[in-house]
Amino acid sequence: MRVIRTAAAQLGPIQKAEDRDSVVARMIALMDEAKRQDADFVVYPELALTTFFPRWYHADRAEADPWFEAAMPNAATAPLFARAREHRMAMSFGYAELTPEGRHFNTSILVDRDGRIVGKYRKVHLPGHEEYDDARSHQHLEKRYFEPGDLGFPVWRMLGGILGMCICNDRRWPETYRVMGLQGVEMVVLGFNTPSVNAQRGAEGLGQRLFHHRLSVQAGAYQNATWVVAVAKAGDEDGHHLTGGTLIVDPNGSVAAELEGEADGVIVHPCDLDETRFGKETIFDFARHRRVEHYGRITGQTGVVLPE
Ligand code: CDV
Repeated sequence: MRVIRTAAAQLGPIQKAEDRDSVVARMIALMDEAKRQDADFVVYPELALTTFFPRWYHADRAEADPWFEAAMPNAATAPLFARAREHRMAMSFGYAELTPEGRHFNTSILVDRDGRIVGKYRKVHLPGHEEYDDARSHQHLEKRYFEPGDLGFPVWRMLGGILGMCICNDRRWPETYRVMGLQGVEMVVLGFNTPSVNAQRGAEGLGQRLFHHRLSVQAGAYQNATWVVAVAKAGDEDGHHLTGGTLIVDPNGSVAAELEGEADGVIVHPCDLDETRFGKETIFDFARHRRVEHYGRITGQTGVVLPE
């Protein structure tokens, strides 16, 4: 058995006015609870340090820069790193990254039990739009504030296993999991901020949103024989509601643990990485069963090409 006691640490809403020190204090409280439950690894949401700011339009993009982190760790997150070292707790969380060259990414990191950043991922599949769109019930301006990630979907050896990351909308894309599956991934961790209503289809509300969330994560886990840990920022942020649905899915595609509600909270599950073996060695033994000669369109074209 190769067990990682994994904590999915959901954050309830973060209002626009809440500062990073307050959010980091909430994250530390969740980490302490994870430690009480004997966790080795704690996973937090996408853009964990602030409200989901891409819902707010700034005509001048630079006005959004205060939502970004120019260094990691930094003064605000130093106490989180310190507590993680104290607990010997590995962690992953998302934040808005501003690089020294002035580039903007929606980023998540993997931090080992010594508090060292060992992995960085930058969100590849950015949803939403670039310009203000008054046809939508709310704005989702990730394409305005972030560049698409430039690091691909790497995996890292950590905690005795092979771990990878993706972020929110990435979880809906089979390519995300498969690229990591082809590197033997045993656990994918991700955070999300999913509005409870589709901005372009008001009838698509909470129930449908949670259905699509679970469907995507469970399929990705099963089809690549990997654990998936998906962690929400949930609840009502300044009148904008985000779904919950924090869960841990096993390599068979079944939900192993799920958090109720939309407040700050933790679920801990003993994820045995050896449970990935059966799927990887049988029905999803890629070396034996994949037929790459038929997959050219996956990387050769982006949009749909209709038949004559
Ligand atoms: N933060 C996100 O990536 N949210 C998207 C919404 C816009 C659909 C998601 O996939 O949940």
